[in-house]
Amino acid sequence: MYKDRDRDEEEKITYCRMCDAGCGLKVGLVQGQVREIAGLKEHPLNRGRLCVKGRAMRELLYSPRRLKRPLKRVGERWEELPLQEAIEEIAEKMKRIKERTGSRSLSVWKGEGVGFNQQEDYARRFAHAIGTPNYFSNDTLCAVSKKAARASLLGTYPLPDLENADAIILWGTNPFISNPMLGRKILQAKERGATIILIDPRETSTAKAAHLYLPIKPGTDGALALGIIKILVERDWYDHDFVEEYTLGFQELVQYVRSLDLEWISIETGIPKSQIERVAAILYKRAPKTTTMVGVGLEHHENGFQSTRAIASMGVLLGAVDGEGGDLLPEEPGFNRLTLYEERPLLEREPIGAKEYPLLYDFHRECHTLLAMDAILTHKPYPLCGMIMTGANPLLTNPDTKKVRRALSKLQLLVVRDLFMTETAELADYVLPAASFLERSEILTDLRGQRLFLRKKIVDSPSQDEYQFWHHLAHALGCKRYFPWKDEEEVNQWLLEPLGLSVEDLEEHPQGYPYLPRRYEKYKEEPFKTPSGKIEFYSKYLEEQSLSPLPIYHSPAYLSSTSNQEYPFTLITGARMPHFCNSRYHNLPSFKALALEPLLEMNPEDGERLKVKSGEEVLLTSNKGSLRIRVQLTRPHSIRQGSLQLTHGFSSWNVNELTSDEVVDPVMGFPAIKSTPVQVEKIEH
Ligand SMILES: Nc1nc2c(c(=O)[nH]1)N[C@H]1C(S)=C(S)[C@@H](COP(=O)(O)OP(=O)(O)OC[C@H]3O[C@@H](n4cnc5c(=O)[nH]c(N)nc54)[C@H](O)[C@@H]3O)O[C@H]1N2
Ligand SMILES: Nc1nc2c(c(=O)[nH]1)N[C@H]1C(S)=C(S)[C@@H](COP(=O)(O)OP(=O)(O)OC[C@H]3O[C@@H](n4cnc5c(=O)[nH]c(N)nc54)[C@H](O)[C@@H]3O)O[C@H]1N2
Ligand code: SF4
Ligand SMILES: [Mo]
Repeated sequence: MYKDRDRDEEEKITYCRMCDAGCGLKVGLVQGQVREIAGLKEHPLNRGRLCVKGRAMRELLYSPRRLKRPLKRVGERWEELPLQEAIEEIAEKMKRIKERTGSRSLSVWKGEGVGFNQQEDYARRFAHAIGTPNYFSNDTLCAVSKKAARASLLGTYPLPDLENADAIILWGTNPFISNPMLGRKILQAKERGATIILIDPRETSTAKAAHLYLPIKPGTDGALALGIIKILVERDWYDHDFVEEYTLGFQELVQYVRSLDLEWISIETGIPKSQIERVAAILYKRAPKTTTMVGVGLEHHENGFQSTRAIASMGVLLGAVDGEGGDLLPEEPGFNRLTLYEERPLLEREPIGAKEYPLLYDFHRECHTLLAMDAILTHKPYPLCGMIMTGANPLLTNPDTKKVRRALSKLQLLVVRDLFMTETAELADYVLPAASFLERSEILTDLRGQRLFLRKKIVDSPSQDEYQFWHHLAHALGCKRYFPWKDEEEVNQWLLEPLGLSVEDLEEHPQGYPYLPRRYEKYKEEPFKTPSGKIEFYSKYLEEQSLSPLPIYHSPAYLSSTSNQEYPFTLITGARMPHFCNSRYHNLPSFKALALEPLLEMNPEDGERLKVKSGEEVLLTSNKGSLRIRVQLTRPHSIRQGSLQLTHGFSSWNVNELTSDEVVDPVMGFPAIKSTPVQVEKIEH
């Protein structure tokens, strides 16, 4: 750290969290105020760069719209009140709910806005400390389905080795927007000769980097993956030794793919047979240095779990597991654990969703946000009456906004912690101001679990950070013993204890403390972390939960003709835009000045049939509601005919008014929000 005492200037190093990528940052401060922000050159991910969101973080930090004081709803008005009073009142109301309907009627909800790891674990710890198993989060819409699918096969979920792969498939992901620093790594891979394949119903900006682009029908990826597997097996293009030594259920998988017809797969997916064969041939030629990056484009469908399992099975056949250039299995550094699942599992108190989605609970200890809505509204399986929410805005981000509004409004107690007054906070009984990522400190790891970072507190905040808040409320509720640490610094130190490291060690390594060396092919020394210790093409665990043990493909409901009559179009929702992160940053002045509107992406031939031009308004209707929206006709092949796309997170054009929680993946309960059946009508002026 550099410091000029005379001018009171300082330079500090930390990590961005305008999105979850965690780019390295150099922050210049004058008299304790952030003046300059630059990317950290030494950081392995961003190498000195910042994206448009990262460059706007001063606007977030110093926004005049930030919440400053706790607010309490009094009738139709908000009243300010001192923090201590707010916490005492909240604690009192929680105690009353507990007396009436039991502690499991209370719950905690952590959103994407506040982050993961430590921030998530505080919330989980608090829930169990006060005696409720009901921890909810954005993870019932994000990443956990794809992680669990791959972990059900391999024991842990793999990450793509972009630096060393000779072929990279980008499947249902658009990293050029959603993680631009990884987008650069993909371009670099291309420059060194790797073949890039993109599979997406939309020709996204990532397509520029792709050698081969497959415009798949939404929700049919499982069929495509099984088609590739069929070719690999039937042409004998798979790694016999690897399959024999390390896998279970290969014969069952072969028997299943033999029963599928490539012509049918081609019709189902909309991808010509020759293209499917071409992908298989590229993979065979490049194996085992082939890897796949999967995104939310797969998860937001009713068959997302099994599609991802089929895709991961394809990688296993190629022998691309945990070797250089393949699908790498991450490690765990072995921190002290903040969560209380071992000390206080609370299973007898029936975590909401654990019965319906056992894998979701077993794998991630995640209760289901969609079922939370039902529990609030119907009191089944028991009443859910109180909720403390932090860093989430489900009124814009969960499906079926009307239902979310009805449910959250029915709670006896809703407390929302946020930086700003949000659509969800408007429904709360108490709104508490939160500290931003620059005003708190936490320990981070890279995705592979090998490098450790210290995200430092850069400026002081008048608002509580997450730890202070949970600590304060736990003390007010008499659960002091679960939050013994004075502040985050003490927590950080405690987390690191088993590793024999101190926060200072991390501070000295801004590019990440190299805690674990990169190890390839760990399976040669230790079993896979599946129940059998082998890779499970056929999962007995899934079978025991009455789920399909093989990656069986089910055609998505929207493809069947009955629903097509009324709602003939398929709406993909939530493609990422560069300036925002879900519902975040729409209120930052420089982004507001751009007056960005979400536009309904439409194929020009559909536009011609409907007689709409770019810029004209249409009425978009689903079985949940209607939305007026401006159309953007794409280039001829940039979106499939019959498919539309509208991004999420805008309050004036909230696409989740149209999405539904009725069609869900049977394994993980993820809703099919990327294949919402809709009707489009031109609005005549
Ligand atoms: N700028 C920005 N960055 C973000 C975010 C943001 O809002 N803005 N959000 C962050 C979050 S929370 C997440 S989870 C990540 C998500 O990051 P990604 O997973 O990369 O998400 P998207 O960029 O929306 O890309 C998903 C792609 O899947 C495609 N798709 C839709 N349906 C299907 C399908 O059936 N099959 C296939 N093959 N593709 C399909 C969509 O057209 C879209 O291009 O991004 C993170 N980064
Ligand atoms: N239709 C449709 N809906 C989707 C998606 C989609 O693709 N399509 N994507 C889904 C996905 S993948 C995700 S992850 C969810 C995300 O949805 P949410 O979990 O709701 O997260 P965000 O909208 O990113 O941010 C929520 C809030 O966090 C606040 N916040 C920011 N920083 C902090 C902080 O440091 N502390 C606190 N306490 N609050 C903070 C922000 O002001 C914001 O109001 O949306 C999902 N919704
Ligand atoms: S990609 Fe952008 S927003 Fe995300 S961490 Fe990096 S600079 Fe920040
Ligand atoms: Mo997400």
